[in-house]
Amino acid sequence: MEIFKGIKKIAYEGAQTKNALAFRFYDPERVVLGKKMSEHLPFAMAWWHNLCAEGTDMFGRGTADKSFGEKYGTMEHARAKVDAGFEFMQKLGIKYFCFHDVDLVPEADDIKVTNARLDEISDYILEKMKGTDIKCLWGTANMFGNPRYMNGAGSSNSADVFCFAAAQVKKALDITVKLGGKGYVFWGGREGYETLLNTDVKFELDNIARLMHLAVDYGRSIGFKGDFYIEPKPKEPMKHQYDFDAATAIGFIKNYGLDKDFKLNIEANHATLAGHTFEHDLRIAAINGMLGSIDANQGDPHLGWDTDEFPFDVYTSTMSMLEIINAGGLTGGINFDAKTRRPSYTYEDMFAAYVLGMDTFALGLINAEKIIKDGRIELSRKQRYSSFADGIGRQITEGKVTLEQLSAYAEKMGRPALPGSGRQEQLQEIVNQLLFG
Ligand code: XUL
Ligand code: CO
Repeated sequence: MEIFKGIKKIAYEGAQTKNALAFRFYDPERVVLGKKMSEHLPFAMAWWHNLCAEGTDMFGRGTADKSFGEKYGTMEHARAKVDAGFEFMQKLGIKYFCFHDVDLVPEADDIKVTNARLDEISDYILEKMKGTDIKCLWGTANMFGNPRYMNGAGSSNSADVFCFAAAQVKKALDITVKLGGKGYVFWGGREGYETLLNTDVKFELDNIARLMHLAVDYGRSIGFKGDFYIEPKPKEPMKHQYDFDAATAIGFIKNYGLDKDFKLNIEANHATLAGHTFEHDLRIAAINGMLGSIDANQGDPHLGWDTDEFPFDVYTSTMSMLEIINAGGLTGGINFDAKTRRPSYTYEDMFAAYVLGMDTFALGLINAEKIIKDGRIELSRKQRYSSFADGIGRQITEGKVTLEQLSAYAEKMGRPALPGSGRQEQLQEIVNQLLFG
């Protein structure tokens, strides 16, 4: 039964179309830098925002009806969400989905009942996947919503809560593997603290790592070949979260010997909450060999929280796609961890939001290709470091000089010349020329 009646398959119609439900820039077959757009841009649908979230905020209830004709809190509703999700992805040509355990089924008081529900719904999802090219990008366990996680999951002060979290991770891994998921995410929603007065930070970090090691051991034992991801976020819901940003999460991963199994899932709005640009965190992940997957969205510079808006900022998508291409692409995908604004509550808005997000990334890709093919930016960056190409610079990078030798060199040289212009304005003008010229 069709759920999104009146909404046809979304087609590429080109930049001039006036049709709201058509792609202007995302043409899956178009070849960019030797690869199809659809391969550069492995888009994923987020179960939670798209099929569950109704626009509730701190001041009011939801505006969107996500019942899909069934009663909330029932397995009929859980199935209707699967039907809606698959129809949605097929109409948009999206090949991946991501989920939390409790996005799929209502949580029961007894975990055995919840797990049986997860078995049932994952059977149904598998059935729906057959005959389509839709796959699971990653799964995760929601270890932040229920009150038991008020003090965290891996970082909880309660050993019983730690055990419960472990049970949820186990089941979420089972389902992820069953659905052929490429990755498994840990977003440490409440892995952090409100005050040091009651917190043993070292103990909490050690315990988070323990839970992750247990997850790796179990995941590998059931045949999970994909990547585990940490999704960094500096704050919200906690005042201070341990996985603050890419650099912090990488330090944690290496410190605890998790680097063979873990990469990062970088979310745009989390990077900006940490005071970085999205592309900054992508670069930090990439240079450490840990750029796995991304959660595409954007925040609002005037608001200090995670607004999870659909990406619209083409400068950011351009710079992000440059980072991704320069890193050799993503091993994961581009998950729209984004929600429509509360007054955009219709089915048409759900589709239009994904059209916007997909077109914004397609534009980013098209622009990144222009910048790469033009070559001036890369050349200028290389030239900026040319003093290290030979002479004393080369000896430094080859580790062939001591501090004494460098000191002697400096004394002989006297005062060094200024290091050369950064040319920032000239480079920005080149970007504008390539984007709009
Ligand atoms: C919350 C967030 C999560 C994770 C998965 O800010 O980004 O939805 O992506 O738990
Ligand atoms: Co996210």
